[in-house]
Amino acid sequence: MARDDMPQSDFRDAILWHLAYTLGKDPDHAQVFDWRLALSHAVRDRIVDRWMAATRATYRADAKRVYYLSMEFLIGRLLQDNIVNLQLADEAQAAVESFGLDYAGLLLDEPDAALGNGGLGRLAACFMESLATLGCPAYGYGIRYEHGLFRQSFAEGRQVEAPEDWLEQPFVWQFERPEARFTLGFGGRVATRDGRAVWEPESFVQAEAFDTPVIGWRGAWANTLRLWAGRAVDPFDLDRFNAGDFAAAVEAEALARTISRVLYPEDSTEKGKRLRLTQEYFFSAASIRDILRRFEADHADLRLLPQKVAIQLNDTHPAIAGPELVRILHDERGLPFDEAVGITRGCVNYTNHTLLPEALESWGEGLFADLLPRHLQIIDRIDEADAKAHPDRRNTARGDGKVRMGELSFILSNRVNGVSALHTGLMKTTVFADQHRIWPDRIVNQTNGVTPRRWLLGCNPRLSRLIAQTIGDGWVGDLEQLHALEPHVADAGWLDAFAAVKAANKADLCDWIAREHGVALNPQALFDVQIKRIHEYKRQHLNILEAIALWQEMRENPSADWTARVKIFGGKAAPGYFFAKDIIRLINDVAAVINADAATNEKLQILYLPNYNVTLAERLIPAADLSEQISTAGKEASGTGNMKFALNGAPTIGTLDGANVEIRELVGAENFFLFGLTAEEAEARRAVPDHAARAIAADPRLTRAVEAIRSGTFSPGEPDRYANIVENLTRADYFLVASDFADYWRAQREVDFAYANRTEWTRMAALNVARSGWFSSDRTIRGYMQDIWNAKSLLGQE
Ligand code: Z57
Repeated sequence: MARDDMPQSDFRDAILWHLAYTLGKDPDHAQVFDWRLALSHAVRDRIVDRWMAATRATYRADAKRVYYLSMEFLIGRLLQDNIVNLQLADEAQAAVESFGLDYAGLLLDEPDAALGNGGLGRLAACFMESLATLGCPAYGYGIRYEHGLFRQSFAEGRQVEAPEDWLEQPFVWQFERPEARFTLGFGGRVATRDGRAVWEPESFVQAEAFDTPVIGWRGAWANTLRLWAGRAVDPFDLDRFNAGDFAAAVEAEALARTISRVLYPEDSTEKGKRLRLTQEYFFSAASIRDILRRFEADHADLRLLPQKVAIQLNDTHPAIAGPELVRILHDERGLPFDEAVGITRGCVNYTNHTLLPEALESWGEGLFADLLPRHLQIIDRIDEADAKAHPDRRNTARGDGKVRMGELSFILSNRVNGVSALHTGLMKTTVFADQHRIWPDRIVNQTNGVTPRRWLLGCNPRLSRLIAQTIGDGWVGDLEQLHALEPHVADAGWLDAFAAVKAANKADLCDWIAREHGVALNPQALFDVQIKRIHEYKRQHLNILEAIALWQEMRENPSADWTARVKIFGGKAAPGYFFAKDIIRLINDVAAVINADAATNEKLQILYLPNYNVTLAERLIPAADLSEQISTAGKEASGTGNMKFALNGAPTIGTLDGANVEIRELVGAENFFLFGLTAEEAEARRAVPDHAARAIAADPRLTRAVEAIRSGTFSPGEPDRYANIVENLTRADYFLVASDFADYWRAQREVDFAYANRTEWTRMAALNVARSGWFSSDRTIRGYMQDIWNAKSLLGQE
């Protein structure tokens, strides 16, 4: 039932109603901001009834619930996504335009909620949407960061970070739950009473819940994203205030709020700070309490927990949820220790997202004992029992004065999954080889996916329309239906229509770039796009080296028939990752020199767009011709941007890394530009003395490109600006940029050649679309439901 005090019949009326009664605005004075909020409220109303119905159905069925614990949810903007999933787009657009407003502008007025860094956080957001689409009863648990990922700008080519402020505006999609609060302890000591361990924390903080409904495709089901915010147990000290110490009166509150103040901007790099561990325990412990509260409301026997609860740890960040559950079951509920461990292991599963040693979390035991003394005892006890049962165990959670979170997550999990076939295989032979030998059934693969609602239907309306005209609209909820496009690639008329979609998307992007950044791009050029976090293993420096070499060759041979290219970069560097920041500056410096060269700038342009985020990805991906997925083989666990590009008709130039391998298998080797060493070859190459110097010496193009950087071509007057990069490339080169350069160059020239035959290229692009249906996150979530959670869909029971 809809709210009956409000006219629901007409969407227009609903917007006007909210403008007046929710926002208190006179339509005559309302700004875009007010209209956007009013529209959001009108959309939200259509979600709420379905949301409650889904929650009631879950209670009624006493269904198993899935809990997705993630430090990051990179949700981006929600208004359009919600409108699309409720199939309200036409109605909403008509209503908005009837008020004389620009619909697209209204959607873009919403701040981009960047509660995550990159792939891991965006995966969590796609998963939430697919869980709702599939009617799997599920909750996402995370942190309601007051400041999401920093805003990036450039000053003289260098990255400048500014705080991000998404909560400065009302966040319409959330419901505050003051009744759902938990008090969490930190520090203190462990006492023994009646032979039982009792944790006596030293300080306490409250976690308060904020719920955002997540609606699935066609609005059939809705789940909850519950984000925790820190607050003080006693937010205001009246005695201190009355004594005139106003700052001290609110000190406890300021401290508690610090916990959920800001997202750590590190991504796959070191972040071993006390506040980070505090954040991890804060949201994990609050979530565990919430899970137990919900279970115990309807069940008396805690041994049934694994039948009713599946907990997924998104990387090791929430790993402390395991020991916390053991602690509550054993210390507080009185179950025998081994039983508490068994129940915990029956509920918990862990997704590993990286094999990079610098990204595998570990904590010094001093810090850990200081913050979580009882958890350390519990971890030691589990580890010791494990060592006894398996005397040949080598990798344990404890040892060397550290707590290793990967090992901890593994031993407390029922299933451990990798995120692509290659990555899962490497888990078994490298970091988790020891564990895999002992528990050979624990590691499973679930290759990542992306939601087609946001990453095709929402972001690429032109392509979506063409697809719908060709094969109907069943693909949105069943992406493998895209295969039905395949026969049409033989139809010249259809291919023209496909090419026209890409051209129009590119024209839109050009308009936007001209408006926002004052740069005129050549829309006929091949749009070559690399957008992702800046990291050595992702090798943006390989891409820019190729650009330098190409520019040099174009200058040398100006009359050759060069394929015109626009190279677009986007991505943020962790503020403390200096090498990555050097790469950003280098790209900007190279762009400045090359773009200013009248001899080449019709054929080669380089653009680094600042502040890459979900919104920018939604603009760029539909307009891309070529997807750069050029990580050193063995280092990118999966990638998900790679899937979005393929799905939007941009073939990949890439290595055999992560899910690239599966993309290539599915779209066909002839529709994928492969280059580079395999993971195995890469490992072997590192052992070759002077591999970098040799590769450079053997390739005159690479020699000349490196020399240009070294001699200051891109940093006039300051030739040593990039000494660090040059030194790394010529000596260590752990990521094998030099070793892969020649083959990358070759593959890029194949791209040039293929793009010159536009019909063939369009066919290749269209086949990428037709064959990417498997990469829907619906497929991934079905896999988790079957192989990991044993969870059932409740669709149709709401
Ligand atoms: C992150 O975004 C990923 C892994 C991490 O360990 C951290 Br921390 C952050 C990424 C991987 O690098 C991608 O390859 C992968 O596609 C993504 O997680 C989702 O699995």
